Amino acid sequence: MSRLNIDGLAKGIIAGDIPSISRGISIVEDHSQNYASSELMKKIYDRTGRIHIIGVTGPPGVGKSSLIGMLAAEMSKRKQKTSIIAVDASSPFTGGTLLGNRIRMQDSINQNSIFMRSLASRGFKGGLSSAALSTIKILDAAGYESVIVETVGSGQADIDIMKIAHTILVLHAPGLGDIVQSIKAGIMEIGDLFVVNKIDRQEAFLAIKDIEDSLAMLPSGTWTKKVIGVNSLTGEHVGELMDEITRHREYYFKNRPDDEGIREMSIYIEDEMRRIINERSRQKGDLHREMKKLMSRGIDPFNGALKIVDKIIGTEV
Ligand SMILES: Nc1nc2c(ncn2[C@@H]2O[C@H](COP(=O)(O)OP(=O)(O)OP(=O)(O)O)[C@@H](O)[C@H]2O)c(=O)[nH]1
Ligand SMILES: [Mg+2]
Repeated sequence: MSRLNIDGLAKGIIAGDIPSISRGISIVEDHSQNYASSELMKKIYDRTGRIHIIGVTGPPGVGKSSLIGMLAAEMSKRKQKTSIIAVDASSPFTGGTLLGNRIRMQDSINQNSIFMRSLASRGFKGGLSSAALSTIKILDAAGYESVIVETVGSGQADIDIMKIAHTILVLHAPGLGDIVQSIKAGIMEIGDLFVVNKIDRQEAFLAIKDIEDSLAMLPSGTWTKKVIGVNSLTGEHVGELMDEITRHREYYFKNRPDDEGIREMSIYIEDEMRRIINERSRQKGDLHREMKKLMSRGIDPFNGALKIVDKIIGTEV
């Protein structure tokens, strides 16, 4: 894409034009268009910095998509311009779950002008986290006041993208595994708000109690973490959850950390490094032979890896 076209595209995005936004996202998802992405990012940068990034995580089937649909509808009711992106690192090539997501979200979204995009649905090749981040930048420049990011609660991409979320919702539901297990996985620390979904099921109240108990054991901070029970099919208590999200947004923007840009940059660096290593190691067809040779010399895998990485990107450790 020529510089002139990128100029027009950036203008379209800033004007909130949907085809321009979609086109921009397709570009930033595609590593072979890195040059166009870099030009686009330069052009929209001074229009960014206002969007509220809400991360929603939790085990498969907990009701993330259902809740997000309800939340987005609630935001529309409150006249907020909102968007949704679904990042699914666990099944990047099937798109099955995402198709399900789409259908489930559709009811709430159809009637409203909510922008929605699934990032793993089309055979994703590049770094998922950096694509998600660039997508958020585009939505930010286009004037969306918030973006809700759905991720499955496991895997590296999930954790990476959570690094840049402003408000993190951790979902739980009765019958979906041990809450104590999640606590061990450090999920209590990353969450700002805890949601117990499916309160139409009796055991939900036990789950709320369990989470409240474990939150009580955390050192107290300036933000008090809360548990809210909701029903994402009927929308019960979703309004209250929305009020809490709004409160957290205000809290976050008042206390905005000054290392946001650095955290974002490190996501791009990690993805870019991974891409370079993958590309160069593919070019070097003899990499596997090299590895075998190292192993046959009795080198331990860690030091073998250091030698290989040094060969690929020329680092000195
Ligand atoms: N009873 C009940 N069922 C719910 C509720 N919320 C969602 N569900 C159902 O739970 C199932 C999973 O919901 P999803 O919204 O797809 O869950 P998810 O966490 O997005 O699932 P993945 O994207 O596959 O990880 C669906 O059959 C929903 O209809 C609720 O509040 N109560
Ligand atoms: Mg889902």
